Amino acid sequence: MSMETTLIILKPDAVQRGLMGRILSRFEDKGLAVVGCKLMRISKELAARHYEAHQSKGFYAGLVRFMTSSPVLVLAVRGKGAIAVSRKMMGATFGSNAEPGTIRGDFGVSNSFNLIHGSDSAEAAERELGLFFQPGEVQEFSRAADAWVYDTSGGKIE
Ligand code: 3AN
Repeated sequence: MSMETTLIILKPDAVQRGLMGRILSRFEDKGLAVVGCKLMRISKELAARHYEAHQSKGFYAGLVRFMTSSPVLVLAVRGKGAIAVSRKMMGATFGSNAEPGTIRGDFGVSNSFNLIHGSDSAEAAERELGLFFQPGEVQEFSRAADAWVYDTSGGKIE
């Protein structure tokens, strides 16, 4: 596992239900770094590009309607293995069967209003970060806390 940056979207239901802070805190509590952050309204065109892999699915129209219905909080989150770690923290796609302790498991029961999106691979993360952030909007900086989040005494990030 290497240092990775992943795209996280707190969906309209998370924003409307006032859960942004609590969900964002989970990523910070874990030791991951928030390196990009933007409250925005997703356009139909952007939703179509983001969800192009799902265009033939029965739930696609409803998904685009939902994602464009109200603002979302878009995050770039960085850390060792950040893509898989974030997916684990999110839990299963449907709130109804997401494990307690995960974001979807703790905060929702719906199968379509499922609070959060996270990139599912390195390729997806690169593509999605490029869709939602302009060059320069994802910050490069060293975080003082990283000296205690990671063990670098052996010359590697552990
Ligand atoms: P995940 O977000 O867990 O990676 P995907 O990639 O399978 O899930 O699906 C993308 C999004 O499409 C999900 N976040 C969810 O909002 C929506 N979705 C997937 N399957 C369904 C479904 N059967 N009914 C409604 N929405 C769905």
